[in-house]
This record gives sequence, structure tokens and C-alpha cells, in this order.
Amino acid sequence: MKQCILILGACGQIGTELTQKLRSMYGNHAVIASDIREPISGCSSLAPFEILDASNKEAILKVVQKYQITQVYLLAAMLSVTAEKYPAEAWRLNMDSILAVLDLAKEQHIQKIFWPSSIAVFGPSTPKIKTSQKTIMEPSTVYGISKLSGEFWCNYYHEQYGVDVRSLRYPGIISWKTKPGGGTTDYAVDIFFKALKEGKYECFLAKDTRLPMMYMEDAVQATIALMQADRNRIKIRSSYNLAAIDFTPEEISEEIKKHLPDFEMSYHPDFRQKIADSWPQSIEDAEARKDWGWQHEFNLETMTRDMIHQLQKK
Ligand code: AKB
Repeated sequence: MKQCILILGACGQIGTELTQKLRSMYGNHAVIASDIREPISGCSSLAPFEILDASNKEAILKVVQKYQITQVYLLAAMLSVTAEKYPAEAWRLNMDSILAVLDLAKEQHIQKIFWPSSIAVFGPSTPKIKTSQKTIMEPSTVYGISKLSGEFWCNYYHEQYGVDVRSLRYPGIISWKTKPGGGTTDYAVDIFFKALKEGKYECFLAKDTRLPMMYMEDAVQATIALMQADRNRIKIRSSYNLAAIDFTPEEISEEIKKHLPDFEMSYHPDFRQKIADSWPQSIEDAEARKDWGWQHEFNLETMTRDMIHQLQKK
């Protein structure tokens, strides 16, 4: 059957790049971009584009029927920092959107769903090093609670109704095309922009705060590999652990200094430190590697080189 994909949250950090990649694979008209508001650059660059509230099931259904959508990538979400500021709104957006899309699949309007979870599902009581797929999970942030609840719902809809939902626990994602917004790991993107523009960066996390991270190219590749894998290879229907690299603010600043020797880094930890301290430092992702062949490509050195190269060209 011909596939037609709807991306909810197509103007965000991951949505922008997934939309481009999927369009290069399936053609522009087989990938419908949507977001709550028009992209800053105007809709024409993202056409076909629909303004769509990811928490409005009826509105999504109309678009699904209009384009005969078969797959939905639900990327709209409120991230960890913003969710702490607006807990009720975060809960509403993060939960209503996944339940709307799961319901549409249950009612057989769509065949396959991708939904991102996060390392935020883990909490202060979780073992921090090489955190395994199944471990203590007591998230302490609104965002983490919503992601862990979403994971349970995904698994439930798969078990009860056979919904083909697939999910990854993304670490912090580093990219140059579109900046993230409202996350705790955002420093690892901002640092590159500031290093090139101002030659210095004040980090909101302490210098030894180690967090799991990944370059966008790897994140996009993992997402597409998971969605293309045979249904019977997907053994985990809550969400897969996914790992590539982990580093501290000090380590990434040292790596940047290899390219920009005058770069200056300072540290001024704020309320975001507590969120970072509640998350794992590194992730064990053996299941993803075994079940559907996940392999990452970029390490700290190659990612830093590529980020600086791409931003300098930009
Ligand atoms: C955040 O920092 O909130 C996100 C995440 C790790 O899910 N990047």
C-alpha cells in the first residue's frame, strides 16, 4: 500500500530534519508537515503544510482523511524546562496528543505511529551509569512523568488493540539546522552558536554534569530504521533506550577549543541543574542494537567537527 506520512510538530528541532529526510525518501507529496503555527520562514518551504494542534483528535482526523495518511510521527511536545514552568499545559499537550494519535490508530484510521520518549523517564533513584532498559523509573519532572505515562499508554494500545506504535527514548539531540527549545540538554546546541558568534558561552549546568547525547544525523537514522523494521522485530512497545555519546560541559568545551582555541567557557548553574542531576549519565541500549540493528555513527570528536563546519558554512 502507498504510504503517506503526517508529521505533527514539523517545525521543531527534530521535526524539521525528519521531514526533510522522509521527503527525500518518499517524495514531497507523501510527507505532510504540520505544526501549531506557521513556520517563521512561511509555509511554502514546508509545503504540503497544515496548521494543526497535535492535541485535537478531530482536527488530526480531518487531515488524515484529506491526505489518506498511513503513518503519523508525533513530535509536538513541551520539553523538560518549559514543562516545569507550565505543568498543566505540558501535561495536556504531551498526554492529549499521544492519546489522540493512539485512538486514531485503534480506530484504524492510521497504521503506524512514531512517538518520542526521553531519558527524562528516569529519575533520581535510577542507576546513573549505563542505565538499562528496565530499571527503577521514578521521574521527578512533569515532562518525565508525561513521557513515562505515554510509554505505558503505547504499550497498552499495542497489547489491547494491536496498535503498531514505535518509540525511542531520545537523549539530548545536537543539531545545527533548527535549535531546540525548552530543554535541559539545550546547552549542548547553544554552545556552538555562541562559540562561533561571540567566542564565549556561560553554561547553565555545572562543568562535570555528564548527560547522554546524540548528533541529529544519528537520531534521524535511528528513527527511520525503527519505523522501517519488520513489525515482528519490535519487541519493546513502550520505548527503546537509545545511546550514542555522553559528555560533560567541560569535555565539549575542550573539544570546541580544538577548533576555536580562543573560546571561553564559564559556568553558572541554575534551576536546570536539578533536572540534569535527576537523569542518567549514560545509557545502555543493547535491545535496540539487537532487535532492529541500531548503530550510531558520530562520536564527540566527529560531531563537534561537523557542527562547526556546518555552522560556519551557514
Ligand atoms: C530535554 O532536555 O528536555 C530534552 C530531552 C532530554 O528529552 N532534550
